[in-house]
Amino acid sequence: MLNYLKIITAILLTVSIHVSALEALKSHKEIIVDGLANDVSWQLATWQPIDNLILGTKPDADDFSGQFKIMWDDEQLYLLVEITDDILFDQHADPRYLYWDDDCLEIFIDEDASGGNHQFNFNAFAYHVALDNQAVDIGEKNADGSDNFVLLNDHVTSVWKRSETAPQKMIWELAFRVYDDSFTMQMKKPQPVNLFEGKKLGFMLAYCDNDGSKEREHFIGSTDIRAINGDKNLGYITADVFDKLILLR
Ligand SMILES: [Ca+2]
Ligand SMILES: [Ca+2]
Ligand SMILES: [Ca+2]
Ligand SMILES: [Ca+2]
Repeated sequence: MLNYLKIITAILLTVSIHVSALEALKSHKEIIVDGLANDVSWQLATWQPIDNLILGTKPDADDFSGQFKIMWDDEQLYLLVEITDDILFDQHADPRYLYWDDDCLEIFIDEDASGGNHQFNFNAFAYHVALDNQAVDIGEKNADGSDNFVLLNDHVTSVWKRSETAPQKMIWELAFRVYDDSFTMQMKKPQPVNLFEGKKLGFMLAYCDNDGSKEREHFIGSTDIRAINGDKNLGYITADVFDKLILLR
């Protein structure tokens, strides 16, 4: 009996180690999305690292390094992302074309923390926010079966600025309206959900870094994704690999 208990305890410990949870405090003062980190609320939030290699080679700190803070209010999630990237690169002007091979910030949101496949549906969202602040995800497939890359700029407010002093950092500030899995591109007036204390979401953040190559050089995220057949680039397919985000007072 004691051995069974030991085994069960060991399993529970293993599970709790792999299911990490992020916490976000509520912002009780307005956060102005302007690429400036001087809002009073940001002082209350803790920096979270962006240091898990998902794809490509591991970058040096001046090639890419980053960290982020997250907060919320009744209407939006707020992100403050501090990025060091030696070369900002946006080779494709069309935000829907090969956007993952341009520098971009990728924000994964699963409104009800359901997990599961979201590649061609909106069970969860994988917003790719480009340097021109446009947000793209894969929508429902086109009638002919081809991929349908859709702009979701209504969901996101995004502003970034570079600091004027060395080492030069980008301060990227964003606000997200959160949509549930009933969202479709055909909806006339989709309504974001209200956020509240105790709500759990699926969440992950990553940066695609390219400094002039044909394809992205590094893809680095906030979450230690467990590889399947050696592949960690799973976030755009399944929300199972996201972290849990808990909204606190
Ligand atoms: Ca601000
Ligand atoms: Ca770089
Ligand atoms: Ca979901
Ligand atoms: Ca870059």
